[in-house]
Amino acid sequence: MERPDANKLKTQAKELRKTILKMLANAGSGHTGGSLSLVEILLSLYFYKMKYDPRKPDWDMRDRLVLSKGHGCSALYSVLAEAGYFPKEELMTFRKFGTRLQGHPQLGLPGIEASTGSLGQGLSIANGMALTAKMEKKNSRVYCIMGDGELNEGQVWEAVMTAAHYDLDNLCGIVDNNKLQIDGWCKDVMNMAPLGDKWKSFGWNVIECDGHVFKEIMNSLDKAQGAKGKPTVILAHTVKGKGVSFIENQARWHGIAPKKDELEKALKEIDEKDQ
Ligand SMILES: Cc1ncc(C[n+]2csc(CCOP(=O)(O)OP(=O)(O)O)c2C)c(N)n1
Ligand SMILES: [Mg+2]
Repeated sequence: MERPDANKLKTQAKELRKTILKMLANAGSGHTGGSLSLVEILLSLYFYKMKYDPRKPDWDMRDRLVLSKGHGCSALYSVLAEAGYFPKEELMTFRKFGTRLQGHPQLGLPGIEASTGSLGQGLSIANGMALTAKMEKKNSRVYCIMGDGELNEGQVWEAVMTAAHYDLDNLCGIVDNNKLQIDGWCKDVMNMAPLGDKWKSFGWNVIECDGHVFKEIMNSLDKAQGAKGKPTVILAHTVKGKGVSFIENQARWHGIAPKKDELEKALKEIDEKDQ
């Protein structure tokens, strides 16, 4: 697939960050830091790599994304709306009573492939999807985005072993490696270093990239697709809260939404940034 125009992607990322912040502020709750760190990864998947048809969300041959770190869903919802799965107006129902845009992804909203939120489960679900595609000789790829803190969950490593055992080369794990989790730095809560070596020793192909540089993410997604015989994980180095200076790199911004004055300050900062 042809690469989208770099300036267009950067503009899209700015707009997406503004939408995410507005959704969170409008809801008065949610996960700000871990949504903002996902923006470039999700745009690269939905506007470069993945094959899908928003008019036919159940199309059999589609690629699938499981957002295992379900709390980052404000970013996913904004990208799905941008891709045409549902009207953009619906975004402002995020976290409101009765909405399809719940605080964690739920089946029922077009484009959502798995209900997630309880950390550690997504890769197991993605394994099932990837194995099914292989058994049915379908050319679909499966992507699973995990948080770096989420990797502390034991179930992730059961799934890591399973994917390698079944040679799931149609599966690509992506770690939003923002170095923080709910209450501090990942290295202090449960140090996973050397992370790449761990995945390698479990039989995976490992790629590392800057998770905010489109070219690097797209190159990594291409390499992952080209790697045969084993699953690939992309360790995407990111910044929690990326794009807003007073939100970046702070555990405090894990599970809170911007207040009115913070929203205005953040939107102004994004608008004034070069790209
Ligand atoms: C099984 C489970 N335990 C705890 C939580 C509460 N929780 C939500 S997000 C989070 C931290 C996750 O950190 P990380 O995966 O690094 O996410 P990110 O930094 O991208 O927000 C925790 C502990 C949960 N959702 N599920
Ligand atoms: Mg994290």
